[in-house]
Amino acid sequence: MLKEVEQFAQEFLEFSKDRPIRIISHHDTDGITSAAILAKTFKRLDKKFSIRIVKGLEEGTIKEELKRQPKEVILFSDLASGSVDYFQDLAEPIFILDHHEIDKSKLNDKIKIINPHLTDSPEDNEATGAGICYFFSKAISHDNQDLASLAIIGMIGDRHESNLSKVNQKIVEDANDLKIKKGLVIYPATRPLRRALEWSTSPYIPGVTGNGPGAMEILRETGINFDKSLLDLSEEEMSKLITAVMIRRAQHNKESDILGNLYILKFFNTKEDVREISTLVNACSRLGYSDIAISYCLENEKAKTQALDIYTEYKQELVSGLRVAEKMDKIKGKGFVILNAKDQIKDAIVGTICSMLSSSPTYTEGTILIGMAYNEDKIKVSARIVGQEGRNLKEVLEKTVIKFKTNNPESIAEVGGHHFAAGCLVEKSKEESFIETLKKELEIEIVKL
Ligand SMILES: [Mn+2]
Repeated sequence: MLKEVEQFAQEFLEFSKDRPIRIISHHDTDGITSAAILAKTFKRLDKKFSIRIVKGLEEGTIKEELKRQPKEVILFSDLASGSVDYFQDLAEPIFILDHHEIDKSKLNDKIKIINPHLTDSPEDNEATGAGICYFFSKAISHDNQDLASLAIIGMIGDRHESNLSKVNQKIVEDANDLKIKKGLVIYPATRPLRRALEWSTSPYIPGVTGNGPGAMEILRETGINFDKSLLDLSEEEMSKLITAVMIRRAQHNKESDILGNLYILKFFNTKEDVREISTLVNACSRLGYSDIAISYCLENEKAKTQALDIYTEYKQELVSGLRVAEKMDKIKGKGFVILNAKDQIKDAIVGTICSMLSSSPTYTEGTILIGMAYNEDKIKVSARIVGQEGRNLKEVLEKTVIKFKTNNPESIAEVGGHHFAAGCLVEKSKEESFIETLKKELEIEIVKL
C-alpha cells in the first residue's frame, strides 16, 4: 500500500499546485485526527486549505462540495468509500484516503483513492483513516514523522490496537514518544487509581464504577497506594489489582475484556493515556465542537482549556444519561431491550450510553441493546451487543430497514456500522411503525438461533 500512497501523494501535489484544498472528514476521533494530520501537513507546505467535518456523507453534502470544483481540490479522509455511487459523472478528479468498505466495481479513473481493501493484502494493510493520512503525510516529507502520534490516537479511537496489522505496527514504531505497557485497560492510566477506578465505565466494575468508597476499598484490599496510577504499578501490584477486578466481574470472567495494552503518549508535554485523549476528542466533536477538537489535536493551548471544559460537561451528560436510561420504561423481549429515550437523552451520546450499559452486568451476554433518541425531525437508532458474541447488528438493522421501507417507501432510512455496533437514522413521524418492524425483526432472529 505504501508504494500506492507515494504515487497518490505525487499526483495530489501535482494536481493541487495552484489550488486551495478542501478537506472533508468524519466526526469521530479517527476522522478528526485524520483532518489534523492533513492540516499540519499542508500548513508545513504553506498551502491554502479549509476543513469540513461531517457526521456522514449525504448526497446533498456531496453535491454542495463538488460545486467548489474546479477552484478547489477535494480530499476526503476517513469517509467516502461508501459514497462512490455519487462519483459516477465527475468532471474533475477527487481524492480519497479511507478505510471503509468499498464496492470496487463502481470505481473510475476520476476517483483517486487509497483504501486497504483495494490492495493485494488487505489484512497486512489494515489501517485507520488517520493511519492512511499519516502515510500520505510521510510520503510528502519524512519530517512529518512526528504526526505518527496523531495516527496512534486515531488507531485507539477506531479500536485497532488489540491486533496490530503490519502497517499499524509501522506507525507504532514511528511514534517516538509512545510507551506501551501491558495491564488493566482502565483509563486514564496516568491519573490516581481511586479516580480512574471510580470513573471506569468500560470495563464496568460492579461495586466500583461510580462508587467512590468502593474504589477505595478495592485499593485497600490489594494494598495499593490510593494515589498511584496504573502506570506506577509494579508487576505484582498490577496482577493483584487484576485479580480483584476479576473477582468483582465474576459473571463476566473473560480476561480479554479487561486486559490489554495501555498506550501512553507525550501530549502537550505531559504523559497522557491515549484512550483518554481519544475519548476527549470524540466528545468535543460529537457535541458539535469539531474545530476545538482539531485544534486540541494540534496542541493549541487555548483549545486545550476549552476541550477540557467540554469533556467535563460530556462526562456529566453521560452520567445523567445513564441514570435516565436505567430508570426509563423499556421495551423488553427475548434477547433484546429497546430504550426509546425520545428527547430525554441527546442523540450524540445515545450510542455511548448503550455501549456503557452493554458492559454493565445488568444484561446477559448476547443481549441486543437498541437506543433511540430524537435528532430534530429524525430519530437516531444505535444498536450494541452485550459481550463479544451474538448476531450481526448491521444485518439486523439492514433487514429491519428493508422491511420498514416496503411499508414506508418514501423513507430515507439508512444503516451504517458493523457487526458489534450499528446505527441508523429514521423519520420521527414513523416512530411507531419503525419500532414495530424492529421488534418483529429481533423476534425472528431469536427463532433462527
Ligand atoms: Mn475510521
